[in-house]
Amino acid sequence: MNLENIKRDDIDVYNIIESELFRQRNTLELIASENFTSKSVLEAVGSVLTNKYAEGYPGRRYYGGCEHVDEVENLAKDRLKKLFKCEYANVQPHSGSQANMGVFLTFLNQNDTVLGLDLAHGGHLTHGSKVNFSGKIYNFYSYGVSKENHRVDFDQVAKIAKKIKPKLIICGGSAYPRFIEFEKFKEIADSVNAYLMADVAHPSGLIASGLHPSPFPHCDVATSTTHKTLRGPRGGIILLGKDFKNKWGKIAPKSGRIKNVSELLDSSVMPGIQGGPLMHVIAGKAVAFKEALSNEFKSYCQNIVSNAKALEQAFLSLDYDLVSGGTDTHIVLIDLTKNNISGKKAEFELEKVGITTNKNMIPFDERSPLVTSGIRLGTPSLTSRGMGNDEMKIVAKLIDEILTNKGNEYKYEKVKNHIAELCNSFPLYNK
Ligand code: DSN
Repeated sequence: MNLENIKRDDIDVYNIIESELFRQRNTLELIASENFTSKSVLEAVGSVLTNKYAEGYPGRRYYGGCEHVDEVENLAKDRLKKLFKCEYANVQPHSGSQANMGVFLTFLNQNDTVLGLDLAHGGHLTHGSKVNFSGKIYNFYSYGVSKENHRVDFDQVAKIAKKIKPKLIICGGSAYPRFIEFEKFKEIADSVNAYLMADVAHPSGLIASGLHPSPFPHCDVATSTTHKTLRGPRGGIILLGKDFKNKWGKIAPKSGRIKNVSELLDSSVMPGIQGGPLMHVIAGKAVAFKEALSNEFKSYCQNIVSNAKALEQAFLSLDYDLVSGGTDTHIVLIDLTKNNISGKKAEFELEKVGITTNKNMIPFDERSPLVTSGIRLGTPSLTSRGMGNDEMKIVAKLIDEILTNKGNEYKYEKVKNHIAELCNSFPLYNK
């Protein structure tokens, strides 16, 4: 990493960046929503494009001097449309939450009724949590997963939808280890004349690689982040499989000029919720989308899923309970109820030896969101380092060593040594 200027001019920030690089290199990163971008993406995000104001969209900006940022935004959009075989893409949302906000502003009015997956069952903060703008501005209801198999309970979804008549149904979430069944959601959405939105922030890389079903043609609109399985810079995107006009007359265009949902989405993002787009991040997105269009990325995503399966099998053979019994994706959610340790404590103990995870609610959790009974693991980051199925078996064993020997310094030291060996064998950002 070339940080010579910051080293000279601001040693405090330089030291913090170096410490973070050291942490990333020397720990096992298992947070399912994180990844390691390529150096090319890092360079784009660290480029002079950060200097440019470009409120508006390519060809219609509120500032001069936008010819080059126009090019990069168009490139990002074209690559993204190719990646998801879709007709419309917006690459400006600063984050996944803002992508969702842009969709809500397009499809909903204040107090409209929406149906989304319960946060404790794998949903997301922006799918109606009372402490989030979504739960404060809109009238959200939740569906959940079934007690038996932890898969979305479609009888329940249909029953609630019939009763509350939502204007929008959201499928997808942040801790759902199984495929999102878009087709089944579509049937229910159609039966109550609701719009259908997919939040594919987690599996978007797998979707782009054909390893997870696509939200299109079933969903009216999809949102994602760009930094999880998609391995780009931090940010959000909005996609339409096919653009459409004011379906069922329920969306009131804000101006007579606006004819299609794509135009409404553009205006919801800017000027609706954001000002100037982060052009350096959009350049990073363009680079990541090019990478994601390659055959190497497809192999990478196959390895992500195969590594998650290897983790699943290793934990099952160590007699752990997994939410839904396993995974179809990059996420393995461990239910620690029978292991006499909370998610919070597990996260804390694992971090002591350099294994980074996050505590997570499990369906029907009896502990609070700050304590939880689960930990969520994901394989994108370790797969980016080149680790494979054999390493996943070792990682599961190391996690088990800690969880079954809490506070045993001798065991912790042994695990730390093992992690150091693993990290040295799979170096990060060394070339
Ligand atoms: N923080 C993200 C995740 O961990 O899934 C969701 O916003």
